[in-house]
Amino acid sequence: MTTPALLPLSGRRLPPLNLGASAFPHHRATLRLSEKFILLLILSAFITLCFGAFFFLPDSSKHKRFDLGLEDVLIPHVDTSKGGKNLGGFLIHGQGHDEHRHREEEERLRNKIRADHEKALEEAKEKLKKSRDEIQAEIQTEKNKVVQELKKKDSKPLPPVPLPNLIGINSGEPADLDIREKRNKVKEMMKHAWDNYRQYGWGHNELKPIARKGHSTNIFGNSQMGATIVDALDTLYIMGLHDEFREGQEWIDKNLDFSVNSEVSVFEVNIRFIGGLLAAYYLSGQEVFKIKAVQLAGKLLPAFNTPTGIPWAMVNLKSGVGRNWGWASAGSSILAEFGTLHMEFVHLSYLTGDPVYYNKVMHIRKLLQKMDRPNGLYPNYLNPRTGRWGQHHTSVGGLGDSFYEYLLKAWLMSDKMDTEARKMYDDAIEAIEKHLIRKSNGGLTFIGEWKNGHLERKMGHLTCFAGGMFALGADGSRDDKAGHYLQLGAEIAHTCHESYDRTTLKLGPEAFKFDGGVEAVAVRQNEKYYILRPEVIETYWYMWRFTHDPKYRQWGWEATQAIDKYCRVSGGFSGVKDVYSSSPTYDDVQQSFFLAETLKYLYLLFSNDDLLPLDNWVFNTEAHPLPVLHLANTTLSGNPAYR
Ligand code: DMJ
Repeated sequence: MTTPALLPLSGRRLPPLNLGASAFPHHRATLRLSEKFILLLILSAFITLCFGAFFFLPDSSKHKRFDLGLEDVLIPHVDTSKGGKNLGGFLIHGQGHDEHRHREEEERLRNKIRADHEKALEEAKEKLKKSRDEIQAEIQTEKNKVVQELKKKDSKPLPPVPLPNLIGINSGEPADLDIREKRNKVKEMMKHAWDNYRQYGWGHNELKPIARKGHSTNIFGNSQMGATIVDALDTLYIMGLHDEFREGQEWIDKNLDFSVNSEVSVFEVNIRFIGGLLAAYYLSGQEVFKIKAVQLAGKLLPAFNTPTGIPWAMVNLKSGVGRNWGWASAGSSILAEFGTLHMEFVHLSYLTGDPVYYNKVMHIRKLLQKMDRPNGLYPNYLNPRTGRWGQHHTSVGGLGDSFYEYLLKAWLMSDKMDTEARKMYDDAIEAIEKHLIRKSNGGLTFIGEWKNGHLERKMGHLTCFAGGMFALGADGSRDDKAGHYLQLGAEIAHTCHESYDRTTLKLGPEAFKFDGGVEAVAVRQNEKYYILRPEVIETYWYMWRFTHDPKYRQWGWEATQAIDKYCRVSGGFSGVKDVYSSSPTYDDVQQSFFLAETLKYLYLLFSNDDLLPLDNWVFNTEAHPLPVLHLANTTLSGNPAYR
């Protein structure tokens, strides 16, 4: 039954029903459904009343014009010969008709209205016969139709591109029984983390394993974008957890929607979501991941609309409005954020044939190349309005880290064609070695932080990834210093292992000092936490791949046991607040990168090297493997996509 059928009876719309929430103190959807019931009842009562009036009131049509309140309503007419005024095939009623035709017309109209009302009544009765569930199902079907329509609009077909060489995406099962058991243990931990997220946090970004509910932070805005699902997919895949992978795929297909009014971190969304979706696409070949990655990338593009083309740190996915973190020096963007887009954006251009993504990241690179660097170091802050550096702070840990990583990986991912990126990496690493890398009195090599001309002798857990980076970059290094960089990687791995070994829980603190007799130990209370971070294990894995020194597997196993003992709770895995305390308290967060990175690197550490071989795959900074684009000139001007 539709309201327009009733309009002629009253000549005006029914006032909106105001059924306050107190009448239906349930869920909003239930309230809407109940409103529909009440509305239907009132309408049917109203129709019945009108019928009563229609049949029992005296028929005055013989004496005066039948008045349905239609004086101003246009009714169809073809004959204009009797003085009626034709308005585009319609005649204004009541202007000089002959009496007979007039009565016929009224009779026809009366019959039509009667038929309409009967039909409407029937429909209302039919609706009322249906159960609440049936009506709800009908509403849901209608909703689904709308969603499908929107989806169709969004998913433009992408051009077919030749797929890169996708080898080593399965198995890697070690022959050694002891190693196999360790690998199975890591897989079991992944299952525990996933199952609990599945049960208590499904669809939320992360899990609170103790409160057993969803969790999120401002990097994902206020939206529930299932960050853990997207981040975990490729780990599930390589571990052979295919049912879980399919569950995740189904959720993404049906629920992952980026048209949300939510302000997210461009960097985090890129490395976790776009990186995660692209890796899932390459591993599984399922188109849905590629389509979602491209849709999401489109939502990030407005962040680049700044006077310099250096993107904002955050963007509202719906409005496209961008801004920077309030805490960043003088409104600056962050080096590790705008400098960690290259790998994913090159793949997006490759898969879509659209150069827009490639051009954005190459523009950033060109701009950085032109700028003066104090002592050859890249400061962490760059103002996107003025194009000037902010504070002269340089770090290979937080705020700087993955910028250097992506220079090296851009070169590797291009099958070593992108020599410009390699040169920038070599230059940067030389300056870092000169100004930031030192040996402590106890002989531990560490990477400090440069702050306005002064070296802070402190290293972050995040900085520990650099051991793996030095080892990965050894081959192809300037002046054939491969041995030197492999050695540097080993020294950083050793220092970071010490930072774990010198704690009560055998888990590493967030930051540790090399000052005043203190070596590889956190001093400040707020630096003693461990939040399930991967960087130290990441370095063990790279060192293992390049040296096969069994100590790296041994160190990885120590970390696995410590995580299982101190971070595992019945509802998942949690970070701990103090790694020096024998009775630590939990932070109650299961970070999505624990599934994406920490457990993946551990699993790879206990797998054979033919699982995701480094000649064919390059891992983004969130451990999502992307294939090397072996096709000649793929990332350079030879590829039609970039011309
Ligand atoms: C991850 O999201 C990425 O590794 C990022 O580059 C740095 N930090 C976290 C994990 O610690």
